Amino acid sequence: MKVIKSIPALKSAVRRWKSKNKTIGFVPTMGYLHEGHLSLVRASKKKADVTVVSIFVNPTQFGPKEDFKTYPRDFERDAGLLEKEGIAVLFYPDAEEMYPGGYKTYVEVHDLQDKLCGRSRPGHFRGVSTVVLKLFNIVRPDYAFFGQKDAQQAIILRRMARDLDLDVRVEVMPIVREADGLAMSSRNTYLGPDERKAGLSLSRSLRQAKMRIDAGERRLAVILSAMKEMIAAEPLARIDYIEAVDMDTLEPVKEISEGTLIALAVFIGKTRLIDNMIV
Ligand code: PAJ
Repeated sequence: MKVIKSIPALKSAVRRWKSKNKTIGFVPTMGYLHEGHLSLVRASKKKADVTVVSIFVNPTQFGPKEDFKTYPRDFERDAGLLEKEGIAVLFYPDAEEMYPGGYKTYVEVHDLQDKLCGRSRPGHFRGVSTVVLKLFNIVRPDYAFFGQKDAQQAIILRRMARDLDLDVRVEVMPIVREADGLAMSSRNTYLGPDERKAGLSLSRSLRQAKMRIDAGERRLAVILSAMKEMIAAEPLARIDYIEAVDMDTLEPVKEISEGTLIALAVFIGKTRLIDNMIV
């Protein structure tokens, strides 16, 4: 595995692969890797001839009061994990490489970026879309792999790829969970033992919703209020949102049906956790 930090060096590796007609799979990450990230790496290795993983804690997707500075980082450990997966290249640029002085250009996916997580994280998806488009232009992947864990992010990036005629197939892979149901996230390391337990209420509420829906319940109010009740019972939890929306438009639905996305964000202490399921 080669670690490349410069954009021109990565572009020339890409040119070499393209000249040999190799297909490129790409997994963008912010590091502090877990099995969720590695599931994307494995999916890419299955599908493409060469796989590029990027690790870049992208400053433009963090709000001024968010955790950019404290976001967990451990490059040596991450590099070791990726080495074992047998990927071709790890792209590890610094902020100056990605946003040199005078940087002025941003990508916005209107409407979709303002819903769900966009309401409490203004500017977040503008930063995500911008960095991912830049990374796509550098890596020029045939396939790019994202997790369903960040459902809104995947929907926005798929829209961006369509709207801007990008030659990349956006693949979305299932949520990887801890044995007790908690969706894996680099931010789970912020949780103390009591918070970790309270964090289980997200996946528990989704499981309960699924049971009700499987039993034939379609009334939105019944499903969502049961979820809210379950989470509100945790003293450490504060609900940011729980919503049932259309998978393509992210507009709220009136009734649950196949393809409805039920998504939630909950503060556990200072840590904001998200989870979701597609009915
Ligand atoms: P990061 O949070 O590091 O996640 C990188 C990728 O891993 C994303 O596609 C995310 O959805 C996926 N992922 C995270 N946890 C997962 C889980 N439990 N199961 C399955 N997939 C999971 O998302 C980002 O970084 C950034 O916004 C990025 C796209 C890299 C742009 O900066």
